Amino acid sequence: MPPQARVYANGLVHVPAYLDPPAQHLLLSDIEAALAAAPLFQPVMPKTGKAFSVRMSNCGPFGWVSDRAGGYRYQTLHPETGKPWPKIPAAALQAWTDLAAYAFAPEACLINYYDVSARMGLHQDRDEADLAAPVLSLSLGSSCIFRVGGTARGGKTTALELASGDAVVLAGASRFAYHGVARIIPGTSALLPAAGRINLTLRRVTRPSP
Ligand code: MD3
Ligand code: FE
Repeated sequence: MPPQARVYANGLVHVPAYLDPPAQHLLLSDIEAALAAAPLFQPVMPKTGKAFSVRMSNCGPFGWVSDRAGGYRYQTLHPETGKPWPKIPAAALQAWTDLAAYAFAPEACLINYYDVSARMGLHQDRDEADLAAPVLSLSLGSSCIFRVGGTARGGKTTALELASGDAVVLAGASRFAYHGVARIIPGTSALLPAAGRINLTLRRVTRPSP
C-alpha cells in the first residue's frame, strides 16, 4: 500500500492522491475514448422505473446495467449500441495490480458520471458472483461526499471526501457495507470541463475457475 493509505477497521482503504495530475489526465483521455465507443446511458431502477441521476457506461468483458425489464445485472454488450464494451484502461488495470491484492484480473470497470446535481442513494453491491474479490474505486474530477455505513440497512454512516485521483479499496466486511454518494462539491477540480465527477469501479464478476 502507498504510504498515504488510510486503513479503516472494516477493511476499507482510502488512498488519497493515488494518481497524480498527469496520471489523472492520461486516465481521463482513455475514458473519453471509451465513452466515444460506449456512450453514457441512463440506467433505470427495476421496481420503480425511476431513472438514476448518475449516467453510466462500462469497460471490460462485463458491464453493469439496469432497466425495468431485466433488473440489475452484468452483460457483455452495451444496452444501446449492442457492441462489446471497450477494454479497461491501462492505468485502471495497474491500480488493480497495485492495490487490490487479488490473484484474478478485474472483469468489469463501471464508469459513473455525476453532474453537479447527481447522487447515489445508500445501497449494497452484491450483483457479482465472486463476492470474495475486493472492489476498487478511482475518482476523477470534482470531489464528492461519500457515505459508508455498516452491513445492515439503516445504521449510522461516516462521511469521507473523495477527491480527484483518490483510490478506495473495499475488502473484508466493507465489501458489504451500505454506501452512497451524498453530493458533488463544485469548484474542487479543474480536470473536467464542467463541475462533474467520474468514478471508476473495478470488479471481478465471475468466480475464478480453479
Ligand atoms: C463500498 N459507486 O457504482 S465508489 C457503485 O462513487 C458505487 O460512484 C460510488 O457505489 C461512486 O456501486 C462509490 C466506492 C465504492 C464502490 C463499491 C463499494 C464503495 C463500496 C462496494 C461495497 C462497499
Ligand atoms: Fe456501490
